[in-house]
Amino acid sequence: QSSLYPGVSLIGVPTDIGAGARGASMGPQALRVAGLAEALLQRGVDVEDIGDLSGPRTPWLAPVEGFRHLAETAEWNRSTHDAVYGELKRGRLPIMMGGDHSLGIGSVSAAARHCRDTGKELLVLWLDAHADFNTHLLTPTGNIHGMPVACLCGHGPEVLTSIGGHVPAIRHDQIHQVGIRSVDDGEREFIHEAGIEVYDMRYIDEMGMRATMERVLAGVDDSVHLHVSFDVDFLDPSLAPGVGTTVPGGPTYREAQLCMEMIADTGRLCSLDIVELNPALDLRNQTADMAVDLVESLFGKSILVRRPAG
Ligand code: B3U
Ligand code: MN
Ligand code: MN
Repeated sequence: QSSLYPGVSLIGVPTDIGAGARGASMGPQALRVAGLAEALLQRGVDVEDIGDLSGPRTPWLAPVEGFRHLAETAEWNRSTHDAVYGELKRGRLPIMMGGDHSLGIGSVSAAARHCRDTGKELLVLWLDAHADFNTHLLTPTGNIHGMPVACLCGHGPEVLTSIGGHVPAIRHDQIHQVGIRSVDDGEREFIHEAGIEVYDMRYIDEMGMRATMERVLAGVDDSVHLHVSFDVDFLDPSLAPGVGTTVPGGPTYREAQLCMEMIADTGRLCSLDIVELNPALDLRNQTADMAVDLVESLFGKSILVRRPAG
């Protein structure tokens, strides 16, 4: 069975450096135990697990000037950038297995850099309960996993914003957020000012997941590199209890499946992050199993044989 997808490289990034709770550092191993590589192999995808990156341990200190662990977060992100960029250059589809969502800075910066090299247009789909658009002045916690989207759009310290060699790494119109339902007070205004396209849970409730994803993916054609940054807390906590910051009222299993299936239908998925999985808070690895199940749909698993629409 041959696949529509290029070879996939799994990259483990075992750290909780940007999080508020310990345990996301165990995410890569939980995804391996849940059979991520085997599930992709089953789909006819060539998979290589390149192992785990290494980096500083989490010192667990209080925030300094609005950032917790800034230097260590930058170090992990430089390694993540280098690994993701390297795999893209090899013609592979990197799956960055986090780790917390601060690592999205390195991963998306790498995708953006690759797109600048190749003339592709980057579109980032940020699936998350949170907007991750805080700055050191707005953050209620100092946790950098609440800041990656702002950093990617150029709002943050240079050690984080310049990792891909270009500031900002992405334009505000190169990211669409889906599933958002927890936004901090200052963050709300700042997202509005920045003009980010956000499909929050109210939008999904009113329009349905199908119409939402039709809009999110409108205009995606062969020239587009789709990067999906999947924060597992996107899912309703009943499906995904194994995350540090659960927020009620997330997509159901059926909505999440449809979301992934519609992304798969574009055939343009070129890089993926799976982040914020926290096995220390999980129940019998169910959140990791759920993530693998959804990734299968993202890689084209469908209930029946389907003809491309249109
Ligand atoms: N917005 C809050 C909480 C948060 C953001 N991302 C996660 N949690 N996972 C903050 O700390 O910035
Ligand atoms: Mn996030
Ligand atoms: Mn989140």
